[in-house]
Amino acid sequence: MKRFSSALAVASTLILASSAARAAGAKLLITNVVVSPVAAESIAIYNPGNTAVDLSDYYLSDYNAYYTIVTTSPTKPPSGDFVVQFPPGSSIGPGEQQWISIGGGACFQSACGATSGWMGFKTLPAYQFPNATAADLATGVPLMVDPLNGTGISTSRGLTDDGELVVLFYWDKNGGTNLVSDVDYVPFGTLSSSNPAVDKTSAAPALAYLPDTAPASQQTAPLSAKGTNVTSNTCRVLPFSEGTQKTTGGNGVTGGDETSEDFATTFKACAAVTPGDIDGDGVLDAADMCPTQAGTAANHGCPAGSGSSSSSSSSSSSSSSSSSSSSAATSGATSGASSGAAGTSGSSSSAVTSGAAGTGGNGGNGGAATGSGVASASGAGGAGGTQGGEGGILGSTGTSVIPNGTGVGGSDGLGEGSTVTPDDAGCTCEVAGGEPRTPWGALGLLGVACALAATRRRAR
Ligand SMILES: [Ca+2]
Ligand SMILES: [Ca+2]
Ligand SMILES: [Ca+2]
Repeated sequence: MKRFSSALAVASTLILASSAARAAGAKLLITNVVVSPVAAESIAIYNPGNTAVDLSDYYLSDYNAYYTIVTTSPTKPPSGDFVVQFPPGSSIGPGEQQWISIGGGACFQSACGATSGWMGFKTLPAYQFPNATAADLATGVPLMVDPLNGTGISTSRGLTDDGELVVLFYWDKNGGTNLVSDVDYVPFGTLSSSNPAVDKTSAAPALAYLPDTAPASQQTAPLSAKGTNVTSNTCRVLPFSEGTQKTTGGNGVTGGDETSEDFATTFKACAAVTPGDIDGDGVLDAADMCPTQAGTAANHGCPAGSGSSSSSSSSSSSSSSSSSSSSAATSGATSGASSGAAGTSGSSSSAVTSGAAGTGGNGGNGGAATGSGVASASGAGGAGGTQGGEGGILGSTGTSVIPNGTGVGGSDGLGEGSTVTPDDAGCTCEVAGGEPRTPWGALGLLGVACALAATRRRAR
């Protein structure tokens, strides 16, 4: 009995140790920054992981000495700047994007009642800064918290139109940690002596931080021009990536150096941002099965088969030249739309077969493994059409579910997973080369994005 309880103690120690390790913060991305007009000022964050992240210990700042928050006498942000904390218990789901409004939720949604120019984003943010003008706030939108007893949020706080920085950081205050971890960081526009880059290289506590990239060597994200009816923004390029950011030797939550990112490449000067629709394809995130790939409503927000060569799928240009994609869709439609026949359904005594090739249309779907007792049934989508077919539908072996089949790429190089859940953590959106069996496969971010869509779909 004694041995049993000591074994329990060891087990619980291990559990505690592993949960403490997890408490070090998760990787999130800053994906959008809006600097103008004042009513539109906002920041978007994105969770690229596959689990929800508790934001209670996460902070946002546009102040380069944000890290002094861990000291007994933190440096007060100067006029125009802020250090804010996410509300207790707030969280961001896997694959979710959330917007933080600096000007207040009512301004974010409807431009504070402006009657000309930019008219608001027509949707509410996830959070809003507290604001002395009550009319600027939206009812029901959680307020960001001032972590510095009334001095963290300057009344004139805001993002400098010419450029400054935004940093998302993690600090395990109640865990006694005396260092911050950079979760993500983006300097944008033109920095200046009054809005300098982050550099914790010589920051107190002495020698505790690893060197940040020298400010003179840091890149900046490009901002779009200001205009009467438009917002000025920078947007992380799709598919989301941190480019050549150093993955070791830095002060980031994952050990990387957030100040080393090639921001001039990983961000672009976007003319518009669309809160609630990450990829701006007109299909809102909640209904978009490919929320980080611009697609079509007819294809549930996923890219339609382009009919073009699939040989250079790795470039994944996100420049969304709508004219070329629409012309490609036209040629696909006019070249024939006969889909291949579906494969044969499997049973306990017969194997499933692949779908037949379509003649200019979609490939046939893989056969459904409907019989209980069919092991590893994996109907492959037919190849040869403008789109690959869907993977076969799941089978079952008594109590255990067999994963869906994998969609095999059609002549366009794209394959599609089965639409039936539970699936294999792939997705129903089309993926170059066919749907990955696992979300963390060689397809990288594209596969991850699709897997997240599948996760969200299952959660509904
Ligand atoms: Ca500022
Ligand atoms: Ca980064
Ligand atoms: Ca989409």
